[in-house]
Amino acid sequence: MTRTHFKPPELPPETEADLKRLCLEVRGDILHMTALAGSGHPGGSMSSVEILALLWSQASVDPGNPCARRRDRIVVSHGHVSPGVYSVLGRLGFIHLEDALAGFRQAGSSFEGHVERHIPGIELSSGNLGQGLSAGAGMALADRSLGYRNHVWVVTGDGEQQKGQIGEARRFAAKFRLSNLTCVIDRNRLQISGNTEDIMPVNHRAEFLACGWEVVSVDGHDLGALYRALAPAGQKAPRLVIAETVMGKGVSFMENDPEYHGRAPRPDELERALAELGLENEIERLRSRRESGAHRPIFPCEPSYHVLAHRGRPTVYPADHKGDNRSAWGAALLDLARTNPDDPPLVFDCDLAGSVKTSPFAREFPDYHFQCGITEHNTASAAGGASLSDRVVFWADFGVFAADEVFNQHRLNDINHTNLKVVATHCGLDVGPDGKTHHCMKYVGLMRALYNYLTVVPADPNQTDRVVRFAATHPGNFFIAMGRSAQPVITREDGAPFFGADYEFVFGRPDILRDGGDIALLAMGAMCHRALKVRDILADRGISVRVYAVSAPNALAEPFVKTLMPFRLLATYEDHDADTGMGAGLALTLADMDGAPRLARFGARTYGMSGEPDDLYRAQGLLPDQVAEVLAARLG
Ligand SMILES: Cc1ncc(C[n+]2csc(CCOP(=O)(O)OP(=O)(O)O)c2C)c(N)n1
Repeated sequence: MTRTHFKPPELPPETEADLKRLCLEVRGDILHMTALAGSGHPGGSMSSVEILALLWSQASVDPGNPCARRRDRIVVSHGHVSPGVYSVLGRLGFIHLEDALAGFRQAGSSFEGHVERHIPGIELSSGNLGQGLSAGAGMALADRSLGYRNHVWVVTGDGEQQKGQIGEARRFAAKFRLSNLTCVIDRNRLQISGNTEDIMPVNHRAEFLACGWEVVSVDGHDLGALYRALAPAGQKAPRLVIAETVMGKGVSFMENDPEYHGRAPRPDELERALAELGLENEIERLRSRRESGAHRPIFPCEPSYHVLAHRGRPTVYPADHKGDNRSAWGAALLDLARTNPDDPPLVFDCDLAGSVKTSPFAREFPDYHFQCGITEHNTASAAGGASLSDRVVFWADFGVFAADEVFNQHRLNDINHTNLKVVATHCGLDVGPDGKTHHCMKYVGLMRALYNYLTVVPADPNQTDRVVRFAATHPGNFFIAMGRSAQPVITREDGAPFFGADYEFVFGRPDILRDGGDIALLAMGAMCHRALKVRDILADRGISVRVYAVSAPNALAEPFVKTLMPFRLLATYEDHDADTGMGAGLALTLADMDGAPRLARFGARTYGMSGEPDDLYRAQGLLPDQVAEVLAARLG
């Protein structure tokens, strides 16, 4: 089929004829796929067919090179229309159609129930409704910052538009004038429980117009009209295309019946439906292929995982420096941008730039700092989407908003293997007087619950500086956590900065701050310098303590933990919830080991309150003298 790249103002007649045939075949595939799997979402898949077929056949995406830089991007946010997506991709040569038809929703196959990014042509794994527009907007922003002249289309369901995050994404796209972005609503007026207007009415046109979007309504099954609406020519702002469609389109008894939103046709229904479409029933052939269990591997594009080329010259804060880790992060960020002037990072902020210390960067690199307002859900997804382009992306926010508030957005980023660097300031009781709503104390556990986020908690400004440079020059998602208050520079016994000019940050390697033989005390973040005090107190009692600074609390690997076996007592010390933090993680590892020493876990046992950090620590038994007392007693 001719690929127009949406250049001619009208869909050429011969392409339209080809597309009509394609759409018919795709409807047949949707029926086969769902009937064979015995589950899936045929209704929305069939209403979205013309949208999907036009986009993947006419946009600038090459089935032979689906990850080409500067390609157009097609994001399907209502990921349950996977049968329609797989069929279109199969029939256009991105994937082997038969593999999708036979393997849909089968264990071991790549063709999951919701679209997956590892499949060529698919930009985003989705299924959690409401996140795709944010991710697509982030991609559009990052691509534009690189000077790419591509376009991003995000297809959503109309029920999906009820999600609040879409309102955030709408404002974000309008504020940043993303004229390279189009959102398409498959307006079939039905969702699981019935009519969208009965369930939760949304005035799509008015809401998008009010934010400053261009809005076009079109018959979503009229290929020519849809083509004109989707073509980006002349677009001055982000555009909404409301595609009026019919759920189950093409099969009389499925049309406008919400039951088929998420129910596969039974064998007799399949037979009738295919007869109506004039297509052959191939289910038996496909069934024997499915039963053979043969799955051809998919070769996904390697994610680009952009990193900065230069990490700059590390800053060494002297022993008498009194500063917070936040400021060290902000200074490192600025230095990284200056050191990589042709490739500055993109930095996202949610109305806290002054507190999270990105203001100096914002002043010097205003085009790369994105003030998103109080829209954390959108920001987590948009920054994640942006990180899939060829940019290094930081998002700095208070811990509670960067972790607890948006866990599911991180989870979808995790599934998508994004490349996002989250800097979470204001973590722990260390935040003090703002009180319990602002004490972020669960982040280690939340990040441990994900598979592809690297959690790092630096001990002092020097280590913070190295960690930030490390994250900018290494691929993957990072969650870098720090408190609010000034931290003394950690020093060696000779008084020089411990994380000095010769220090190299190695992810997952705990640093021995002081040696000792009775107790191994593993401290994290703001507790590192307090752990040194614990050691001094116990030394006066004749108890010798080795103090570790653990910068990667979720990466206490077994080989390291084995080195702790000779100690009489192990202890963890963290400004974090004791049952979900570093100590809890270590306990899990120890549970698998024979003859492990006992473990004392020092961390918060309940919410904090307003007050100075040391008063809050005292209330939870976390001051050095309290910790030392318990340790001495436990040692016996
Ligand atoms: C955040 C979220 N909540 C709930 C669901 C469960 N769910 C899957 S599809 C769906 C209805 C979607 O309706 P619509 O967007 O109109 O899609 P269509 O019915 O047209 O396929 C719901 C509630 C989900 N996937 N994600």
